[in-house]
Amino acid sequence: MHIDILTLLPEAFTYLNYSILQRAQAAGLVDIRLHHLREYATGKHRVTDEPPFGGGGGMVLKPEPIFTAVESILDDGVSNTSIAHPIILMTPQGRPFTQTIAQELAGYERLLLICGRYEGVDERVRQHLMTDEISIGDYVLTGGELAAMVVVDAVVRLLPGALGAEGAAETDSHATGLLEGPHYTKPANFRGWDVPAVLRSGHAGQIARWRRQEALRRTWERRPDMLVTAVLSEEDKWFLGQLAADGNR
Ligand code: 6GU
Repeated sequence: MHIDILTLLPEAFTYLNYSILQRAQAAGLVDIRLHHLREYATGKHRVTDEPPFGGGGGMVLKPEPIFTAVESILDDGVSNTSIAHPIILMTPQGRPFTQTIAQELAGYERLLLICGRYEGVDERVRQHLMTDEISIGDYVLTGGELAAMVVVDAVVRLLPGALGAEGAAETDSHATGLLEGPHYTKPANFRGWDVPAVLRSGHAGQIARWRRQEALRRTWERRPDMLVTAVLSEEDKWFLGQLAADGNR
């Protein structure tokens, strides 16, 4: 996969050089390239933003540098120009990012993320250049950089081979439509607190059943909204019925 990021703050992206994201790049699973928007601005001062027409304060990113940058980046010979690659504006007005959107984006061969700053971007950029707009939640950040890193992290870890333990992404919280239940590791007794006996029983069937039930319990306690869309077996529904009957939320 190839990911281009257009930003006024490429220095902020050092996070991508660590851990799983670093390994995925070293292994050739993903090629992430940062592009400085200022380099596509013209004139002595390479101006990228201006006050809005009509007044109102704040600054707005100008259309010309963004159009020039996107056209130049997509024409770099790295990929087929006749394919419509997603061109995604990071903005609090975008569609709310979810695990489902991460899975959707992980299916593309190339993504281009544009990080907004200031009050936003000239509307003609949204209307005539972007194919998508994504927000990472209902709060306002200073710029789209942190949001772009969130999206890149969530997408890259889904690429086949990105995670060490095979299948780990499939059992993640959210991937299954449920939150994950509790995890334990050594020691079996820590300060008098025991690991649940079933996890040490060696009985694979009972362990799988316990994990499923704890995932259901945690989702029921913390995110009951997710149970509306989760895929549930008859046994799952029976277990949730028991929880509701016990009334211990
Ligand atoms: Cl993508 N950008 C900004 N500036 N703020 C945000 C956001 C994005 N998502 C949530 N808040």
